[in-house]
Amino acid sequence: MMVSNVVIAGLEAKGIKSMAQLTRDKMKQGTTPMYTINGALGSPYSMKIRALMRYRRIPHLWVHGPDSREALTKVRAPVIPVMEYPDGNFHNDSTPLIYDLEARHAERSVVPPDPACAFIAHLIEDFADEWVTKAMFGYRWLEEVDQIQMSRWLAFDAMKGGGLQQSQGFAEQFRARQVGRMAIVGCTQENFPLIEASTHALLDALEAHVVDRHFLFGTRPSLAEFGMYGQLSQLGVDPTAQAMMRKNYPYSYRWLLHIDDMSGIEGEWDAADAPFAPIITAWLKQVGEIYMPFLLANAAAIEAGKETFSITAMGLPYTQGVFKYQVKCLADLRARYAALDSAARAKVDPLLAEAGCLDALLR
Ligand SMILES: N[C@@H](CCC(=O)N[C@@H](CS)C(=O)NCC(=O)O)C(=O)O
Repeated sequence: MMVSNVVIAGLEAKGIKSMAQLTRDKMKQGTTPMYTINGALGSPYSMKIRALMRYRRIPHLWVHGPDSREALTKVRAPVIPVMEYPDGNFHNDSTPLIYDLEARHAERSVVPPDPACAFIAHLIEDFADEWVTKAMFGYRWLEEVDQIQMSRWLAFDAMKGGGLQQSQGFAEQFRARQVGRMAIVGCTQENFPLIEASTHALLDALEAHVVDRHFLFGTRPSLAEFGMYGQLSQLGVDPTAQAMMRKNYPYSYRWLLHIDDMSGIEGEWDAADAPFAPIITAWLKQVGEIYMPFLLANAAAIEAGKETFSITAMGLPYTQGVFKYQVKCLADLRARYAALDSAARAKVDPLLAEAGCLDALLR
């Protein structure tokens, strides 16, 4: 049944639940306990969690855009995706969410059973969430062609009708807001050469890898693939980045569509003595060269009471305002490393040392 926005707004104004809400409530009354992902197609972290839920075969609803606005009021940091659990509680922040789901559902885990692989998978996921996201944001909002297309599509996604004129007004507002945040997240013209060089290095390694095998630690995905997929899923849509991927990384581009829905994958983890795939070395080299110096400089600047920090990586400059959240990321990485036993350390240390990641983890 078609129900116009005006009708829904009218019902909501009278305190009557919207059709979307009623439909959701009805589905939740079914026999299967249901999660609700409140997210958006243009949100890398939402795509990450949706792909994870599909792979894990955890029953869920996908609630997109304005229908999810209410969920944002139920969490401390108002960022999507927001997951409503079957018990009616709301949680967000994709990394803790992934681990919480691990604790609740044993089947089809995304954490490799080998602690050494589990650590590397976490490190790559964290790198994707915190660094590769700058590629996502930069490709989307730096150039006019991307700003225009993506603000219009994101407005279209959010409104799902309501007329082109209104949608374009919303698009313009959203574009101005996002472009105004470029400097805060380090996506400036001055920083973009490093972000771009790093993206190309990541994709070079992915392109070489995916033609041999789809996953990093076996024939099933880990949290690392989901983290990387989330960010790259957006590069596969936005005009400039999509053209770049199609032209130079056609198989990585195609890979994204596979990762989006792996509900039918039945794979195995690699044996504990299997060597790491070359892509792991290549990606960790990026972590050692860029992400670790980035985390250390951010933490040192915060400790010194400074507002910005700078690094040079791959011979290119990078400057950004400090971020408290990333101090937590560094502490978490160190805690996870410290918790490894001697066998796991013997396996990861040579790799981490060669990639330039080890020192930062030991401090
Ligand atoms: N660390 C969070 C990050 C989530 C995040 O930054 N979400 C973005 C959209 S992809 C957001 O909601 N931003 C808020 C805004 O744009 O106001 C996670 O892993 O879920």
